[in-house]
Amino acid sequence: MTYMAASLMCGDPLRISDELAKLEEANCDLLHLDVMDGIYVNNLALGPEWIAAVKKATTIPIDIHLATIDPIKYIEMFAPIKPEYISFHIEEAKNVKEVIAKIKSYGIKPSIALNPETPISIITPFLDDVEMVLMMTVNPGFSGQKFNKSVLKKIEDLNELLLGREHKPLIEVDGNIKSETINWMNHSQPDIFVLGTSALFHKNDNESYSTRISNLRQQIESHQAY
Ligand code: S6P
Ligand code: MG
Repeated sequence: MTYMAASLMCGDPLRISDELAKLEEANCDLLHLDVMDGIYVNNLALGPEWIAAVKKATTIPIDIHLATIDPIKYIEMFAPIKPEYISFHIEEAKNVKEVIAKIKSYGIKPSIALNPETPISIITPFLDDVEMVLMMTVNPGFSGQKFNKSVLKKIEDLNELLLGREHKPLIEVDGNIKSETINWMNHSQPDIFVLGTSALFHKNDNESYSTRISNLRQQIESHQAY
């Protein structure tokens, strides 16, 4: 099963309720909400009140990506919104098991995020404890960056590691996801694709979000048929 997540940070900030309506009509599976603290990344984004307002206005499940230092602190801040997933950067967690347990204590699915340069060996001890692995295909911080091709091999390796395991976390990819880069992931088989400016929110043509999302789904399904 393939899921499409829309990175709402890339939507029109003056028309968020219109964006939500269009994403619902397009059967978007998840809303990917980036939280940026200005320390871990050189940008600020999406606070708890803003995300709580989005949650109230939509039925699409929420996927929070904490691009922050000190994830424990932010889990307390965002858990009351009841997102489906909270991803935290393993590079920033002092005690990974403790962060995972904290997310689970709120009934939320934990997910480990890792940057393009971070090796997957660092997450292997936790694969049975998380529901998702967020593989960054760009360094977090900004939309509109270039896809880091070295991640392709990492996604393949992670898939191999998960083969035959009873518990398989989903693999989410985030950063410059579009038709061309999805083609590169032909053999990598991620489960969740985060769509930002590159594939969804751009204004290059008049295609609807429904058309953009369903074209990408078809493209991915045709890969999977081989
Ligand atoms: C990046 C962030 C992402 C972006 C998304 C943007 O720091 O974690 O979720 O919002 O990657 O998409 P695009 O297509 O502009 O790279
Ligand atoms: Mg993100």
